[in-house]
Amino acid sequence: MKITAISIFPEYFQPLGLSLIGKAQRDKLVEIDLVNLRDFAEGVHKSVDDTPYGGGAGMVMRPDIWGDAIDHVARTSEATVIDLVILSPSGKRLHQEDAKRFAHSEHIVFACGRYEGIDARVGEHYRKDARFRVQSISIGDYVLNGGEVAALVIMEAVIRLIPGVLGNPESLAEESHNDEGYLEYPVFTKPVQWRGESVPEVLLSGNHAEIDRWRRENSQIPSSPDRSGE
Ligand code: JD8
Repeated sequence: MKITAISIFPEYFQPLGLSLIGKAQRDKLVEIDLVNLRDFAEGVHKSVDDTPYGGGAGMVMRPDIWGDAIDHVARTSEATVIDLVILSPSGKRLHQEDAKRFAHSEHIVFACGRYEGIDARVGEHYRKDARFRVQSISIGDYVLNGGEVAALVIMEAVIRLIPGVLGNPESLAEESHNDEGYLEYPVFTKPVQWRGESVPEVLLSGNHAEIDRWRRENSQIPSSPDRSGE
């Protein structure tokens, strides 16, 4: 799989060199390209934004510069279909099943905007292009300053699903959001006593049927109200 992030702050993606994702790149399980949008801007100031039509606060990112950048990425891509993900607070909320779908993509291109966002015609233009599957995606109902952090979140959620990235694929089957929909159960390790707090006896029993039942009984159901922390 190939992943490209287009942004005016490519440094935001340096953490991708760390840990399992760093190893996945070295093991050629995923190729990650960082593209600086300013490389496609003109003039001394390399400006990528302008005032919003219809007035209002802030600046909007210009469509022509985004078009040149995305066209360049497409020209150098071997993918038949390119998943163009435009991050936006008003985008479709990301869920685990989306990450599972993206894990089968040939090439994901993350359009990471800043300022008030990217001119809406960019998405409209590439939705008309059969080579692109365009999705506007949000990672949650809170406002960020740009798309970079959101792209990082989605990259981690997707790349860890690529076979061979996680040391023990078993954990994928076991983990929350598994196909049964159950979420995590509480986990414990040594010391068995800690500040007067003990480990549930059943987990020390070796009785795996009992342990599985305890874990199911102590797993959250995704939609359970108390996950809202209220
Ligand atoms: C892309 C520009 C900042 C947003 C004016 C603050 C995602 N879950 C999410 N929350 N926020 C974003 C997000 C924010 C972005 C951009 C994604 C591009 N901004 C803007 C509108 C209000 N500023 C996001 N995914």
